Amino acid sequence: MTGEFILRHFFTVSVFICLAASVSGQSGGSFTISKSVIAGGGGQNLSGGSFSLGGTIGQPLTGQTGGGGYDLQNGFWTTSPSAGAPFDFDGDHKTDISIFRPSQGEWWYLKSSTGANAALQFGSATDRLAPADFTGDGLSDIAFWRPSSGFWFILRSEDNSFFSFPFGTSGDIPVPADYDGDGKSDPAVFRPSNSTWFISLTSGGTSIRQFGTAGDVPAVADYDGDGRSDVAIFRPSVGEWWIQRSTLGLAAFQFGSTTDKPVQGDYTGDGRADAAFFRPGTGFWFILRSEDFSFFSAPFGASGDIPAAGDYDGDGKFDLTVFRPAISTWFIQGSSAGIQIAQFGAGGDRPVPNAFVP
Ligand SMILES: [Ca+2]
Ligand SMILES: [Ca+2]
Ligand SMILES: [Ca+2]
Ligand SMILES: [Ca+2]
Repeated sequence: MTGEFILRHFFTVSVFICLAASVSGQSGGSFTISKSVIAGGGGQNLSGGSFSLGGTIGQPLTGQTGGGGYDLQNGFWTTSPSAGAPFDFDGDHKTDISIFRPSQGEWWYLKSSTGANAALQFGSATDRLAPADFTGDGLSDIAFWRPSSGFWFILRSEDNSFFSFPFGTSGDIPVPADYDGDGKSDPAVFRPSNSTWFISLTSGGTSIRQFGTAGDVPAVADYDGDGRSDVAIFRPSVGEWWIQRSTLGLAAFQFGSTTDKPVQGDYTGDGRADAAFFRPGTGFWFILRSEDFSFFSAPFGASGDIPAAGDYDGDGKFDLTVFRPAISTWFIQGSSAGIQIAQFGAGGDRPVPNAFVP
């Protein structure tokens, strides 16, 4: 009886490993994968008809699960199958409209799942916003970095308790992201004075590396789609991007000019971040497609608007978004949901999704 079970178990594992070794995707009609081990993550696609995954173990993977109806049961993944949306405080995979009010040290956000408001006090006017999912539960944690002391303050999304620790020093720029691909954002700072990155890896250890030159600004994202955020800079003086891709290696190119604001993100939905910038003087967006390095541009916003890109409609593609301070209004061009206009905030507020735009 036990032998029969083991044999069947072994058989399904063998079948899947064969598939994994020979193809990079699963497609077609209905199929089921059970009791499997999925190895060699990165860029697999599961698509086609309805399918289900049961009892699986996955290695770091940012492939997409798409196609028809599907079901993942009892899965264990070291990173989420989809990268998720940034600035998602209620965990529904949609970026939330959110502001920081420096005068009071208050965070206000609109839960995209219910439309309800949430507000809390955490930080003060001189702190730097550093929200990210440090705890790895899929929800962004409200967090800030205090320049005067180099301390991080992170409010756990699980229970609203906070923890604090020193990492960095005055003059640094907080650049938290998941550099090691374990599903938890790593506290990190970029030190402009010597262009050095200090990354406190949640998987253990500290990574210190020099990347960039004087005047560069950080432009972190996962450009090669391997589930690990990549150290990257935008060089305003010449409009250059330098990206140390964690799997694909160094990339450098010219895209933009001195006064442009880098707003990198996955606008095309292929799982890889696109270099992108917002031109404040004209309200134009320019996106360099990761697929083929062609670019497109679109007007969305006006002079004086603050770019606040994210995935507000949760379709896996960044949405062009601006916050207009004069009227505290959000303009979102949802890649699936269409245009949304919402008043949220008050004079002096800063849109949270602008936190890492220099
Ligand atoms: Ca949300
Ligand atoms: Ca991490
Ligand atoms: Ca990467
Ligand atoms: Ca979207």
